Amino acid sequence: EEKTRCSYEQKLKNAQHSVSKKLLETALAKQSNLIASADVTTTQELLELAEKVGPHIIALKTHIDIISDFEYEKTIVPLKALAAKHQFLLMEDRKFADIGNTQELQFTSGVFKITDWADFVTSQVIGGFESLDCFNNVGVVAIIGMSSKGTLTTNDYREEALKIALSHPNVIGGVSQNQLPDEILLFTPGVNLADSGDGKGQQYNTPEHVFKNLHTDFIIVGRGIYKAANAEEAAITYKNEGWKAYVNSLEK
Ligand code: 5IU
Repeated sequence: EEKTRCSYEQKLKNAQHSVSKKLLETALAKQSNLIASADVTTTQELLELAEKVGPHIIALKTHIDIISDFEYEKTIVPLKALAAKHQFLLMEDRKFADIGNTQELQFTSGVFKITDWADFVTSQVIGGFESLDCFNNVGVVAIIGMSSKGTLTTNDYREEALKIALSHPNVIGGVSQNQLPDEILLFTPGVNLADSGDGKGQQYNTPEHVFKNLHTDFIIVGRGIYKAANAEEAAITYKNEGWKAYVNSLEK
């Protein structure tokens, strides 16, 4: 017999990390499990997207290094204001993948100063347990498995990556296309209602599929939202589809 998934309320009760708590509280308050991926390349597009989709999402995922005209004052200060206004968290998808000392420098220095504004970051765990120690003021989402065709995140890799993720106190969740244990939050990208791929290796599933089969906690949607003719309407659609799929996945 199939076990029902763990609810957000149950996960909140067991949450150890302040960022896990904040994410789950926001999800319950907004009735949303949607993270919008802002893969846009100018400050104006980033801020416009954040303003439009902000009320409907629990977090905005950034790739801050693709913003051509990045300036801390011009880009981050207003982005933080929008996050406060619309009550969403900032997830920098930096996918750190080096030794601890280098990751610490990439996290705290350079022009982006991620440590000053991100609520949580993504990181590979390929550098081993101690490579994650530097992220002790934010939450870490560990990359366990990738959505792209031919990824090297095999069963064995994912099993080892998960051991690090489950044992490190900075880790709040994992990115994966497979179910993860209840102790950790599952973030699933590669979600699109219209397409099955992008011709560049990306593979898509529907919200229904990932909640039902993977017991995903949060869906990450990029082009399905920011490429839509009306990004706000698309965000509302993914929010509603995601929430409906979550509620359905609670039933046996
Ligand atoms: N992303 C993936 N798959 C992964 C990981 C990250 O798609 O396995 I790890 C990122 C890449 C992009 C977003 O920023 O999630 C998905 O965007 P689209 O919905 O536009 O494909």
